[in-house]
Amino acid sequence: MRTKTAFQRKTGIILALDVADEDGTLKITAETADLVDAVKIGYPLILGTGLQIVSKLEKYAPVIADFKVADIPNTDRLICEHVFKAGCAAVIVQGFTGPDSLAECVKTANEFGGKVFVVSEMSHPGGDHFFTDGVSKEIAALAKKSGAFGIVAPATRPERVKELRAVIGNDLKIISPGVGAQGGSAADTIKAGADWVIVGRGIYSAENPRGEAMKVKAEIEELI
Ligand code: NUP
Repeated sequence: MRTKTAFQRKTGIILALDVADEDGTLKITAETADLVDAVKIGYPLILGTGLQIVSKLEKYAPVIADFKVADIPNTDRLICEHVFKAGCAAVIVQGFTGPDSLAECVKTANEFGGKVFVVSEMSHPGGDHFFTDGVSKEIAALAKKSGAFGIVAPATRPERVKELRAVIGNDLKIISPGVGAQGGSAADTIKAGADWVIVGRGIYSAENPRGEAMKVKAEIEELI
């Protein structure tokens, strides 16, 4: 069994598990676990199955809780405590809530030996409407100052991944959603400076999830 905090880049793939049923989720995870470095869970899965699924998933891979935590510091702390007590290795939080909220998330994560990723810019077409150039960069800089482990940057805009990498330097990790179903390319995203690509539907909705995961892995390997 991997340890909760073992974030090691082997394949460069994080599998997003937005599958609403437990059996389907565990089946896809078991089929692809050796091809992914972590799995990411969010509201669709947790509202559908409950947080206890984390204890089953963490046997396969470190679990990232994509709850995009965005509240006052006290509520952030309460949410993050649930996340880490359940066995998650990391939590995704929003950065627009400001330095005190972010600091509380990082402090809580540190107490559990967990990690925080901060959303700097979202990947969907409307994602740069409010996350404009200056705002994204400010959030990335704040993530670094707050001691976060990494940021979330859009695979749909690799040029933004590159710019945000320039802001944070090499101290922080970048995880990038938007590969596959949203149109982003794994190779372009890694070339732009991401450490991991996040792939959901491109793998879990495929007829052959393992085959798709192997294709993404090979695409990334070709760059090395
Ligand atoms: O900016 C973001 N874009 C994004 O797609 C931030 C995210 N956390 N995500 C999540 O990544 C999204 O909620 C989903 O879980 C995953 C991408 O899934 P897919 O588009 O590959 O199916």
